[in-house]
Amino acid sequence: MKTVYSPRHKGHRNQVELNSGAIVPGFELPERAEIIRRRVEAVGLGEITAPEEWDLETAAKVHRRDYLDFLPTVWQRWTAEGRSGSALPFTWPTRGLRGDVPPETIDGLLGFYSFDAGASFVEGSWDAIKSSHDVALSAAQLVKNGERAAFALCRPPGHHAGSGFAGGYCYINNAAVAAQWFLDQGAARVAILDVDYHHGNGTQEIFYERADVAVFNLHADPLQEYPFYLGHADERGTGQGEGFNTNYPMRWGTDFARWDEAHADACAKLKQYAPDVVVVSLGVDTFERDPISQFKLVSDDYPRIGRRIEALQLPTLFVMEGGYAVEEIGINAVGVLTGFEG
Ligand code: Q9C
Ligand code: ZN
Repeated sequence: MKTVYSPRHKGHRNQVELNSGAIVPGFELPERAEIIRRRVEAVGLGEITAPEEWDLETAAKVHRRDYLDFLPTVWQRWTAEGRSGSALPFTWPTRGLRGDVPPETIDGLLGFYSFDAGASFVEGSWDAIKSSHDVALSAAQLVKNGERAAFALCRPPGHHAGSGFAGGYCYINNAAVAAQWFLDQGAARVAILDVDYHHGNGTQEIFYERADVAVFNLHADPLQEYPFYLGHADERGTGQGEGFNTNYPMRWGTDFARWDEAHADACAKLKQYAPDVVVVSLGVDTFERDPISQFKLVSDDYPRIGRRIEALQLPTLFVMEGGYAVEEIGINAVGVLTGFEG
């Protein structure tokens, strides 16, 4: 299978992150994508190509236009205040505050357009965010043009980004943009299968009232784990979208046997939906040694995940999301893809 990758991701780095009460370097490191790319090469997965440039018209169908307009301006607004370091929010419009009036200043806007302090900006962030979006669409185009599967080596990831907000290392929801693009290209239905350890709250929010994209999400129980405030089993979609969102929250300590039961159920329901294409939000932070996660998958489990996805017998786009055990991220992410290839 072909991989789409851009070196432009390297300009983006979360320099600081609040973790257990301490300010530490962010876990979502540039090295992640480099290690995965080298593993793709080492196993001979297939050709690695650069993305084309895409406009943001598809993105504007899944994100608010004001949010997309804001993202490229952050660094300029930040430095115009005489600041350096990282652009980071410190206040958010939670319950009891106005979430409908965008402030004028950069500090107010950063909080208005995010749900946590996990999506900071440095000088190269926007270019990296845009390149990640372009990677997803270019890989989607490979699938549309007849490839059975393709790998979008996206960085930064996307599944926590909602229609109008960043968070959890995510800015543009790459998987959601790709799903929308498949629909615009004539697909009747698209399924998103999110196997990242964390609930894909952004993806769920974006498609929650829609029946043309069914979302299946396997993740740590939000009663225990980030993003905490979405991802429960009773969230089934609403309006036209009722029944087209399916969550599988699992407790800390979940191992592959238990995880694979949920995966089998999700794949059975996904197959019933009869989509034209599957977009896999591929996170490998379910790994037992992931530094911020509490599941117990081992490296040998990842090819089995790929096998089960292959058995769906559907055109498949893999979009890279999370995974922070830098030592094994290449082995585990590419393990899913070699498992798919059989
Ligand atoms: N500071 C993805 O996997 N919370 N995002 C970390 C420790 C944020 C994960 C808590 C986790 C976000 C794409
Ligand atoms: Zn994750």
